[in-house]
Amino acid sequence: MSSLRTSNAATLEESAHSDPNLADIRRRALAGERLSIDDGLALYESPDLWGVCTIADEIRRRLHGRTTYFNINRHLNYSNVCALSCKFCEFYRKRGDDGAYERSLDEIREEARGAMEAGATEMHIVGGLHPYLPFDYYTDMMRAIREEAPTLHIKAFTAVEIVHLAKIAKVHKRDDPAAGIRSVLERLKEAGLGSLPGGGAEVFDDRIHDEAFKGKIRSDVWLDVHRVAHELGLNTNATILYGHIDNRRERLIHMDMLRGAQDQALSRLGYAADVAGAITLTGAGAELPTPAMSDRGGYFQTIIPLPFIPDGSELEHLPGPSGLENLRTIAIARLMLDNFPHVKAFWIMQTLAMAEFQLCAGADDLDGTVVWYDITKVGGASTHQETTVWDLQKAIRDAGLDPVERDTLYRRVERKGAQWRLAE
Ligand code: V47
Repeated sequence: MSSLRTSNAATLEESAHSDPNLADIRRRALAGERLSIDDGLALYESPDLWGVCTIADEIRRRLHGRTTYFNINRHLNYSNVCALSCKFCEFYRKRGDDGAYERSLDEIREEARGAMEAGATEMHIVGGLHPYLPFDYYTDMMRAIREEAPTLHIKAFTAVEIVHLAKIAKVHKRDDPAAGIRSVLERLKEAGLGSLPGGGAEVFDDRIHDEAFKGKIRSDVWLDVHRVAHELGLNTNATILYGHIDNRRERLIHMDMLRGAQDQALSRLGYAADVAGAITLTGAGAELPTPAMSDRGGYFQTIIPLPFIPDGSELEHLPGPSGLENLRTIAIARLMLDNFPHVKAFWIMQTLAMAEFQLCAGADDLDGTVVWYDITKVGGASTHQETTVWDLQKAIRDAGLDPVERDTLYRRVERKGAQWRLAE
């Protein structure tokens, strides 16, 4: 803590000096070298938290300067009915339970129209694994939003939902899951799906899977869904849900698996790998992937570290990660995920005040105006969890950074009130 209080005035070298390990990690990170899991552990165990954050900030500034993205979006949960009962989840209900809901297509149309009229650029849609809704409900949902709000980008369905939809659509094959995944993604894309969010990844580890979210797809299938999406030219995001029954090494292995998957995506885009097969974007002069490359494939845009929110879940007796652990984890995600262009602070789960810190520790993106959010509710919040553009911009400026509005694919947006267009 003492370095956190005093190091604002310190130079980077002085800051990194308080833990001799950091100077070497910093040198290698800045040279665009891939950090190992042991490096990640050294960052987690370093007594100099602010030194760790400062190195992450230096990498983030190399990639984005002072530019800090935010977006005007709406989250929509079409149903909380779920066949699974994950222990960390407060959101799911069983059919017939108090509070179980399914949104009708008319309600979704209305929500989409309202979002477009308010100037949103994105609709982020996820739900439970609903046992009875037919596959047409999902493609009709995409088409209804397309018709009602053609300017909204539809970012929808976690990898877990995609596999569930393959089963509902009766195209899932046990011996060839990728074929069913491809068929579903093609049909959803044709109906209007624009990209996949990063949810449902949790922690890529069989022990944690079996203890906390048994029944959900495992890491190999989650990664398959994102690979197939990339092959179809869809960009996707990734998450890690940490701070419950996981340990720090398991988080680092998760990050390592994600960057391996991104190596594959970037190599499809024509990026050259080093002798160990790694493609990093953090060295001097590396070019970030852009949506213009999507004829060659999609890629992971952003990592969103999600701190476990115990409230109301079966794991409510656990304390959840501390604010300092959240800060450290976002900084480490920036340093380990050397081939992810962006690191997102999701203020709903971090609080806006903590998210501001995170912008100084590796994050370059703040999601978003949100409006409705049912999956987690910190400290008794309701589903109406909205912030204003003014507040997002203020948080970014207060961190000494420059707010830039983006669309879902990280293209700059020019805006006059609710009217917007992509910058030239
Ligand atoms: O899939 C569930 C997680 C995810 C809890 O892609 C929990 O841009 C913390 O994925 N505590 C949904 N996390 C959120 C998500 C997301 C959010 C913002 C942006 C993007 C993006 C993706 O939240 C779920 C699950 O992994 N989750 N319960 C909990 N108690």
